[in-house]
Amino acid sequence: SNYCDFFEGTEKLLEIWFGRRNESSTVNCDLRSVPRSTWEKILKLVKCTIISFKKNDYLDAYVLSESSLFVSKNRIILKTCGSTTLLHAVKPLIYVVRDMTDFDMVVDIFYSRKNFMRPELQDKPHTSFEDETEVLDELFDGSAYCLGRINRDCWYLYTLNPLEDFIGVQVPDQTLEIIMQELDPKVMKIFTKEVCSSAKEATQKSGIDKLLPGVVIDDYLFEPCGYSMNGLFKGGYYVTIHITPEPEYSYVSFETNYPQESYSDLITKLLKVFVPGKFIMNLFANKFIMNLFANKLSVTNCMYHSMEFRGFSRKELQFSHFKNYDLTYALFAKAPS
Ligand code: PUT
Repeated sequence: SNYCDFFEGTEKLLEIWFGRRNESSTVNCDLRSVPRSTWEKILKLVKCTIISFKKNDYLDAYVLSESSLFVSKNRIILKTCGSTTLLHAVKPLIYVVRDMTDFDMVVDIFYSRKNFMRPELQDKPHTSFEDETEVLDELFDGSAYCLGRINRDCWYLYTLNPLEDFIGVQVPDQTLEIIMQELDPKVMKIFTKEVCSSAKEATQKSGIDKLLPGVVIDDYLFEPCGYSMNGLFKGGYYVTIHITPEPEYSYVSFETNYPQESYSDLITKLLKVFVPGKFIMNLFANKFIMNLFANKLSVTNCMYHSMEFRGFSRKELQFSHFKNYDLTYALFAKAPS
């Protein structure tokens, strides 16, 4: 292969919601007032840089040299792959928010990732989830979970403990994440400079542009290969896709907070576009989501009825109930033909 030896596509993913104890004086409660130069300093600690930017009325979306950063009024999502050190940024980030805005509390936090392909190539504290947990425990009162099989495919999650005065996110919120591996090399070839000369060409050739209607796309095709995109919708919804196409360690992640009563059509489309050998799915949904849909069934409930995808067998299915969110975790692998 003429590709470099190894790249860890598996992202570390951090989502933090901020709030204010005393709602009466919300002078500056907007994370978007933090200047880009400050984000750049924080990202330096993570060992990545901003390579593209797009915004709408709800979201500032940055494409990074390693994945993405989304900043809304009261929520930050930072997703970084490779050997980045995302957790080095958490403490400075909290300080910056306290310093530059009038937010004075963390309302909820989620740190998650799939198991790394090559954990030994990570920098501390990312070499193990135990070490990552230790860093987070110094800052928060949280709980650490592992879903799936600890000796095979699994997915780690750290989230805030619901204390007595816990309020949590009070708006409808759901996040779907699909993490795909062992992808069809023919499809992966699209995300190389050999086949496509621009990100737009890769977006169209692959069918990514047809996955979700009405999305405004900021895409990037890396040299010699690799692809990232952020997509923005009206209403503060986003989608983000990151692709490591090398056949030896191919990895594609898809994440969106775009609300759907059932995600099965979207996941079926995704599987057609990327043709993975295996994938994990995690879906968070809070109770306010029900208000968006006529039949008042929770999104998680709907997933339960449609957890089958043609050509795949389900290896794992776990439901978790947290204080504010329901979580569905599942692992699928290509069924032998
Ligand atoms: N990645 C964590 C998502 C939590 C719900 N928005």
